[in-house]
Amino acid sequence: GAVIRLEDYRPTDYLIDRTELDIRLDRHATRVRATLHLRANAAGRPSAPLVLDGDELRLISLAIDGRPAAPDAYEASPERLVIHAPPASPFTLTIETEIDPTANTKLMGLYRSGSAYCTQCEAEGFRRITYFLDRPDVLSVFTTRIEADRDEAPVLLGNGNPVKAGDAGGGRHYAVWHDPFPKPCYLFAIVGGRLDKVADTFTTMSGRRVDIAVYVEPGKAGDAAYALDALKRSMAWDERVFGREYDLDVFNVVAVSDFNMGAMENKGLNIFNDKYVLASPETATDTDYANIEAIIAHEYFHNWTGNRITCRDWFQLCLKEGLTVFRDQEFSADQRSRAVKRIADVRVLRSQQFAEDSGPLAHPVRPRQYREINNFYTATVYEKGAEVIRMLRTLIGEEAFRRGMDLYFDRYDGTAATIEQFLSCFAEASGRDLGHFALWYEQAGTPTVTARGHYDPAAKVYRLTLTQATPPTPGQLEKSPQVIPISLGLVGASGADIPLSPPATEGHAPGVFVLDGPSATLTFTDVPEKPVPSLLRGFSAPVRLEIDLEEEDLLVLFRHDSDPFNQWQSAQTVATRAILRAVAGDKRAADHRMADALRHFLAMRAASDPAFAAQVLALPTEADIAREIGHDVDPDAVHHARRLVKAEIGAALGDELAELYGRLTTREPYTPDAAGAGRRALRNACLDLLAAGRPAEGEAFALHQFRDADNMTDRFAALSVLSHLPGTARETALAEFAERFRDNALVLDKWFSLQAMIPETGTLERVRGLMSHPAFSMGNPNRVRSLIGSFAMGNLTQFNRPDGAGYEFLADIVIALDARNPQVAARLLTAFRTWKMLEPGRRALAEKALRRVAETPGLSPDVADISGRSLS
Ligand code: BAL
Ligand code: ZN
Repeated sequence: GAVIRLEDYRPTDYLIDRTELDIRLDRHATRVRATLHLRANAAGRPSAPLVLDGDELRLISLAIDGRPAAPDAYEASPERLVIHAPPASPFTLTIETEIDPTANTKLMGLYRSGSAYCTQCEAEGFRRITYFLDRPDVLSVFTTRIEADRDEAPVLLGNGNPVKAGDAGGGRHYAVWHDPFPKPCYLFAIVGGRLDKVADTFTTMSGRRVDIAVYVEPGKAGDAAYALDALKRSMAWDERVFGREYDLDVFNVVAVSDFNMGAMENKGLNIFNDKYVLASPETATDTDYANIEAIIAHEYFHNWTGNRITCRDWFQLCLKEGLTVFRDQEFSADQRSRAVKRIADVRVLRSQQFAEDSGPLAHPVRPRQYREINNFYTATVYEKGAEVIRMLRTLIGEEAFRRGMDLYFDRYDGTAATIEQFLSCFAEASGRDLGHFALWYEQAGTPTVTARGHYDPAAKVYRLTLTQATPPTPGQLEKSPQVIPISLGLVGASGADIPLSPPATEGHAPGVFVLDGPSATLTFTDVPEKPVPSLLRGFSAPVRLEIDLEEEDLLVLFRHDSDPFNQWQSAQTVATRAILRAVAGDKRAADHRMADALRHFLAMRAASDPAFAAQVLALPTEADIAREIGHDVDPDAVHHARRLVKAEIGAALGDELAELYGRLTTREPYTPDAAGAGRRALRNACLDLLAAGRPAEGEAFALHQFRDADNMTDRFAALSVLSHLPGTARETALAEFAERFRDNALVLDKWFSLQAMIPETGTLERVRGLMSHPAFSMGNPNRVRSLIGSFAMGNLTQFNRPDGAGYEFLADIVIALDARNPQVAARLLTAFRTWKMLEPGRRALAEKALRRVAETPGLSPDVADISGRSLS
């Protein structure tokens, strides 16, 4: 594909005020009649030809202002419909196309999933349904008539409100939906099928009654109750926290089993990957419940941040995504533990976004160019995009932030906006110049902040020198200093915070200091003793922090820091250092001080804050350690080092872990609330560490828990522990699990994923074998991601086998899958995003596999783009 550049943006030549669709569903020959009410755009070029987008379309008929178009008036191809000289005044185009939903394996446009018809239009799927100006700044009012066989599709859903339904003769029926809010076509959706539902009502803050429902495959309605409850809580939260009220009479969520993304925010008709809807205690883990809650909220919140205000062009994707991720993170923080949510979010940020940002696929939060927009639904746009919003709030304060949001909603409602317009609202609300801050949207790469402290006991002055540097990224070799908010405290020997003088950078909240140049020295006066600095509290900026703290200082923070994020962080840093020592060959890397500190911590906090304690017990991942090393990484060395440290800690704390594990064992029935989830998380973290330190005991506990559990969280945690202990217990448990859940595809996904992540040389063969399992299918994205994705992204040693077989395997899969589903194939290929940090042998093998993909003839733009950029 050609390169699309931000600076080339220009308004469209035509607008489509209204769109009337008549869609007659058929498995192989769905007919779509679109009537577009067009007029020239005053901001566009006068008398320009009208060029509508298509993708694999077949034109049946075309009329202009109701009369059949003359053959020389237009030119139609599967990719384009050009009207050479459109009428000067407002006019209509009536376009009839025929599409085959069954043949649509890309899962973009209209396709079949299970027994239902559904759509996915973001980013550019609508052009696979009819010819259109398929770009986010063309906002149109849609009226959609859907017709189908009544038996095949008794349920017919569209955007907006239902206006009419009835019999269409010949065993067919129809429904008409009208969406009064102008929207870009990427938010269009329909669903038709035989579906069950759970329904309820929600009364908005102004007293309007909204019918809400979650639709699922027949027989699964019982598993949709949690999603419906999460939806109601999301609707109430957005009213309370952002003053945003829902605006239609109905809100529907539909779960389908074949879906490229997690979910989609179509106006009034969210379509979900069923993985993020269906849950029961027997089949879903606490993590699944938390994900469902977060994604239901995320898609609902898009109604304002994405739908009422959409994006001018796809470069502005973070305008809706970063902001909406921030909103869903805040929602989950309010529903659960704020500290634990922050830790979990930072774990994701580091593992996904930092990894992306340090390799060949690095790009700014707002990219300046793309070849394939589908490849920019990335951790950088989403997660770093959310961090930028969070920093904005930290910098201007909560009140100004809320005023800025209100202004944004007031001023840009009904428009397709830009990052500049968004930021202007916060500049106005806060009275600050955000010009320099805006660099966060433009500059790729993760800044490193280096901190050096010096205490002068005679003067009672503590000086903290902060410097920042960002490594070069593709296309951006020179970097400028960014505006970095650093929340900090100085911790005294007693563990209490020493009062800060000055309390903050002028004009900022207490404890917030802003580094906006290459370096700065903060001078604190009246510091009575040598403090331990606690920097980047709450992870106040998405940066890497380098600070020369001694182990003892880190343990002071671990014990006493008033900021729970930094308590957790200091424990992680101590563990990281231990693992790095082990990588360097130190046979007893985890010294006793670490075990003592953990023992003390568990005694103090396990009972009062189990969810937080579970986070503390979870060691940094192999990928975290690899990133820390940064170059010439040997994944086997990382794996063995981490295993050694984990075993040492598990052995040192064995008695405490076993005792705590027993104490947390309960016979109370499962409920998915945060308190119960926290206790289970800690109990399972204990089991995991115990099994590392005392494998025989751990295996016995795990096998018992596996068989005895009344819920998936505990059963799967036990299986996960067993999966790391080779032997018959593991294989027996895996077989029992597969038998028990043989009819549940989503649960078997967990089983695929777990086996794909076993860090043993036999795993590649196991994965190949599982591809022939009856429950596996290359046509279903969830299956592919569970088995192949987990192997490539979640198994550092086996994907990066020293013989290159992991790379060749992934290359084969990507090439084969590309013909069927380019989006999923391209996403799998991003497993190579960190190949350049490997040791030379693996690096050469990874490059060879990547080249083989890149040189394959007939690649999709999606895979061509990822392979090309990965090699650059
Ligand atoms: N807009 C694509 C799915 C999501 O981010 O909500
Ligand atoms: Zn989103």
